[in-house]
Amino acid sequence: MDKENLSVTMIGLGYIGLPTSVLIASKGIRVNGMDINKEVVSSLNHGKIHIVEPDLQSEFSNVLKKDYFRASSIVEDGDVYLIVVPTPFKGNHEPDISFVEKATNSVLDKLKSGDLFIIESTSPVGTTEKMAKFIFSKRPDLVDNLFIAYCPERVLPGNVMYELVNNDRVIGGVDQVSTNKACEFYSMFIEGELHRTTARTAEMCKLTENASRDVQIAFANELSLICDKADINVWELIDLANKHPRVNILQPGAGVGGHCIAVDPYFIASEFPKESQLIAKAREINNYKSFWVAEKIGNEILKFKLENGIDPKVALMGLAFKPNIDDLRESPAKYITQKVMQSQNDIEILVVEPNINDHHVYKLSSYQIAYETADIVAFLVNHKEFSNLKYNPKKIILDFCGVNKK
Ligand code: SAJ
Repeated sequence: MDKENLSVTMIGLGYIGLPTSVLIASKGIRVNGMDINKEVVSSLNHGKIHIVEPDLQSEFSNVLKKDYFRASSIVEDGDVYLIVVPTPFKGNHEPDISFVEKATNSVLDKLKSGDLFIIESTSPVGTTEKMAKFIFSKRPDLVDNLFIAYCPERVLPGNVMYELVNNDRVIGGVDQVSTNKACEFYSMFIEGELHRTTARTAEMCKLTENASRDVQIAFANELSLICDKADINVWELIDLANKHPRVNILQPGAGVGGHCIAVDPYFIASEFPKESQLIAKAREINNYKSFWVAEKIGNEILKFKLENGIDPKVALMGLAFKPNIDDLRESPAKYITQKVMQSQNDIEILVVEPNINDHHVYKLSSYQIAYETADIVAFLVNHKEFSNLKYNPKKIILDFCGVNKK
């Protein structure tokens, strides 16, 4: 593959598609980014990114200036087509691959002999083979002339620009030549190791990584429920248990959120319901933890009312799905806030999220004012700002995420 003459068509310019486009373009490869959201396209072509991610804006400005990237709401010609669109789940927790199907359909007429078609979107096992079948049924002229592969991303929001380059990647083609061709492409901009496998294994590998983390967090969350009953500080317990050379327990929290770990395990469980007992149970435990937190806050409010004869002021600290980001997707803290507000509509509740300025539903308070004003303070997300707050013994502190752990 020759960088100078290569052009990449990126379908989807979201949290992964945009940074990946920027990385590829920064190596001097022309990228045509396509997104169905016209506002995103316009904002990007005017030089402004639409997501919060350290270092992305500056790198984006560089590639735009050098004319290596352009956004469009139509699919442009390319030699490599990358599908980086969402795969949410439906009401019954079954994966919804309709975005991948639509994206594949949208490039169908553009594909030519020798092109490389890659899916990066998290997908249920068999999706890449299914798309290959679909493409070849509509374009029989491409049989044996199109390379098709699956290569999942593994980056952590907040550290995307580093991890995108340095993480190892798993690359699985529908056949050996496709795997090799895709590896050749990724080696142009990835410094981590490239591991070759089949498309099915690569799909399962992505789901396995996130399901594994979900199960581990469920263990920590289950411990937090046990410790609450046993009157043991769970943070101290985990810290001590982790002194064992072969124990490495994760941290409990208000539940598991985001668009990956709270979603991907369902892709395994819905397809293999009999076999995925532990994976399904972990999802249940992590969802239950958020429900439990909301109940716990409700009970504390009731207790305060009974003991003091007045309504407490309550601060709910954090809305994001994890610390130090502005992303509220599938956020346990947002779910808990909603639940507490619904059941306590007669008392003053101060909602805090230091990483965003405005929210369309909640009036946001500054974290310092909320902390000072409230009788009950519930920490839902361990944002770095909260560690600056001075301990006040007069307040009832409900720490669900380890802000005050030693
Ligand atoms: N969480 C805990 N306790 C912990 C760690 C996390 O409760 O000890 C919670 C977080 O607060 C959050 C949720 O889990 O609500 C998920 O956060 P995360 O930081 O574990 O992961 P994500 O969703 O930001 O990113 C994950 C990563 N996957 C793994 O670590 C296996 C990332 O590498 C993937 O690229 C990403 O999913 C994805 O796109 O799939």
